[in-house]
Amino acid sequence: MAVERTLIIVKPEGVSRGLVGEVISRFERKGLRLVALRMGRVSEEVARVHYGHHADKPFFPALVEAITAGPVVFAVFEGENAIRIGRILIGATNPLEALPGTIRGDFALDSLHNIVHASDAPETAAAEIQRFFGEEL
Ligand code: 3AN
Repeated sequence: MAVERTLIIVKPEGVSRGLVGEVISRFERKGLRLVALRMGRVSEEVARVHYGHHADKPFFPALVEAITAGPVVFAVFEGENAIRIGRILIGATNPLEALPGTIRGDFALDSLHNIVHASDAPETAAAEIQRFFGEEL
């Protein structure tokens, strides 16, 4: 069993809808340990890197606009299989497929505004923690 760290972002619509506590709480209640937390913004430059794997998609400009639209909350959680557990807690990318009981299943209606980001693999988790917390962790 691997102890992992995963990077969570409560996206601008999650912050503006007052869902920061709800999102953080679900990760805590699952048993993952909060190891870093801060409020901030994602710049356009960083958004283009963070979502670089979607650079050729038609929704890319809207995706960059959505994540840069307002303040966000960055968090790092640690625990056994934290990355896969985090993906289960947030639910599927497409809200039509996100099950009730998941964050997206309970709170999101469209893919572009799906409340929360969570790292999807060990390599991306390491890169994202470095990107948003740098020397702090
Ligand atoms: P996830 O956030 O579940 O890891 P990714 O990394 O494939 O999904 O996509 C990053 C973000 O891009 C998603 N959170 C979502 O906001 C947006 N996105 C992905 N696919 C679509 C789509 N088909 N239409 C609109 N937005 C999308």
